[in-house]
Amino acid sequence: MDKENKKIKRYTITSALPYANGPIHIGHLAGVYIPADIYARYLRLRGEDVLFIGGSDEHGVPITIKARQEGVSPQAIVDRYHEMIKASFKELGISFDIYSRTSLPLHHDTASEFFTTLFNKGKFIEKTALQLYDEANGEFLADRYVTGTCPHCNNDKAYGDQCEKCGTSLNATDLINPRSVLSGNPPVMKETKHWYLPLDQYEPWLREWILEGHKDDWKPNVYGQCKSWIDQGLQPRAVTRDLDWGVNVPLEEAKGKVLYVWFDAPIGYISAAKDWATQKTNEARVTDPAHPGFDWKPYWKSPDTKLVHFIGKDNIVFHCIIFPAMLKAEGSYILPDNVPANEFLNLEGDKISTSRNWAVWLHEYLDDFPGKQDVLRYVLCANAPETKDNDFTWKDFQARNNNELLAIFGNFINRTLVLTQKYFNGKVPGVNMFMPEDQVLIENIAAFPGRLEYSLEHYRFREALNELMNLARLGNKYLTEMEPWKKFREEPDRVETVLHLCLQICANLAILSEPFLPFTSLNIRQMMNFTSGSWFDAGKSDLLPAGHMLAEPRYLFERIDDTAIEAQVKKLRDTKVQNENSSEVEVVTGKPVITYDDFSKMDIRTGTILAAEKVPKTKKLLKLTIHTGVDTRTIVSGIAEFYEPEQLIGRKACFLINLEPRDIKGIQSNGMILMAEDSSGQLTLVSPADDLHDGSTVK
Ligand code: B3M
Ligand code: ZN
Repeated sequence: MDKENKKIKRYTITSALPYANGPIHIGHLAGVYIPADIYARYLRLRGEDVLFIGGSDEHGVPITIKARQEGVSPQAIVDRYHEMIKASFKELGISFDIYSRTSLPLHHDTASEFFTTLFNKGKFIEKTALQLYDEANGEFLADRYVTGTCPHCNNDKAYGDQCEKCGTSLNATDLINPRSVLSGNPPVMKETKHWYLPLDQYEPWLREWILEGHKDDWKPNVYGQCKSWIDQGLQPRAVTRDLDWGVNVPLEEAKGKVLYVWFDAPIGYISAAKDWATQKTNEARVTDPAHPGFDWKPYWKSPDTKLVHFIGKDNIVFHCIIFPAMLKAEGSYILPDNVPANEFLNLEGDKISTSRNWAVWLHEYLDDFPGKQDVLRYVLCANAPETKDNDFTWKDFQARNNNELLAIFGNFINRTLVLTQKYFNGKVPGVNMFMPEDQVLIENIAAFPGRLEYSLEHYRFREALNELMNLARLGNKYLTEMEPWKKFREEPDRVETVLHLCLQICANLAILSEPFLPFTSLNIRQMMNFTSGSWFDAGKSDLLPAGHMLAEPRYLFERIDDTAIEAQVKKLRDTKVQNENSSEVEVVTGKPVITYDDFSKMDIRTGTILAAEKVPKTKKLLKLTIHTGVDTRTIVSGIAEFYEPEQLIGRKACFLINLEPRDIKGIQSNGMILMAEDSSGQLTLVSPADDLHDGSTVK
């Protein structure tokens, strides 16, 4: 084990920081968070000192684009998704020691300082170059603000930073026929100054460190990508951008510029460690004011720390080449020991896509399948895209639950516990009649932990999970062959031994399943009153002494029936239909293009608010009585945060009057009041002139 060779004292495990512009989906989980969590849990069970880092990546163009689409501030977007992502990870049992975020001042300071250090050491080159500029909007077009044709594969929807079709990483100026995402116009060229990290200078070092140093221990997919990058020749990379959302470049002459998101985001791993230390120290000092505090530095600076980055394959270059070059340039940090990147998980044969809503969203899964966290963890690990892209299908999800978790794992434990209740009133029987096959079984059991550990330490999580299932298979086979239900009358002694050993397997399953299926592991332990038994006890066949009382058995897993699966498949089918019907016009400022007919279906009128009152027990709702010129009616509107009822009475406004009636908190609402929402989310009445007659049409 590497521990002996390298004297590793602690582990820093990072998982890619998801962009806070959308929820988490199964692709993220299978690629990054499930393997990272299994690894972190495994090491903790071994008593290792582990810092498992996660957090939201809150900068970058995808976030500002989303904010523009919704007409809200980028901060509003990241606040929304950060909380949502954090909560859903927690519910799935992803055991981060810290889930931080890059909009924290702590991170801005850390990233800024990092830049300054490199700047003062003369590690950057400055270049004034022509860049794409949108004249209509008066903005430079970085990264995803520009689309065009990929020079490598002709995909006409390539972005300014990457072509998602062929995977090539691009510069905005590489695109053929570039178009601004903001205005749809072809951009012009304009001069601007930026700071570059001269990656070309790191090439000899990268060759030695990766191509020679990690030939045998990095995964072939990771090593191969690195090799091809290095062999193609590395170019200086700009680390600054002309954008207004991000970490400000800490230089007088760089006003209005921010750090490139891929410069600041990996530094986010370091900031997260600082965030962790601060929070832990504050917590400890509540009860012990003299507590010395927690230090983040060993996790990032001690050579006896093993740093491992869990990421998806699209992040390889950033974690294996660019970030290490930054760390090397800075000089005081350790480098990653391994970067076990996964390939992609597809969904029902199609690439997962946030923009096309082609995904299984974690928060929706948790709502639709309450209490079934481990089923998702199991399926995504069993089917993880470790060596090649893989496909998630709902049929496979169902089959793995019903035929594996339930029929093999759950069934073995359930049969064992139920039989023990039935024959021995829930008391662990002793060993009385010991046969050669029992000895074989005991030796078999003893071999499992070593195999599982070997797989886990080589980042082969599917293989490790399969070993766990093999232990349950071994138990099932033994139980079926021994047939205690047939022998209990004639040979109760024999049955005692058989169930004694089956119970030992159950206890082993409780221990060994914990990294993969933490909720199930806890359930088994509870059903067996099994509180002792550490990871190092796994493999033993004397975990539960004769006479130990078990608790009531319960089912660990439930059958998932066709209706539940069909509902999920239908949800996806509906998404497909929606995608096919939506015209694909990608202008950031708006929603899909509609026809005049679509617009003319709306009956919008001017009217007067006659009465307004708060809807009891709600914070946001007002009940409005409206004179529409056609009739007098009730509309319930969510504007109580912006207007007191008395401010509204007598005001003129515009109303959509043919909206289908809706029941809101027991009140029927007949229409909608039109409001303008600014970028901060503030709503203002859209008021027509006071002398306009009620009932005038707005068109
Ligand atoms: N947010 C990209 C991604 O989600 C990015 C990862 C940052 S890790 C420092 O693919
Ligand atoms: Zn391409």
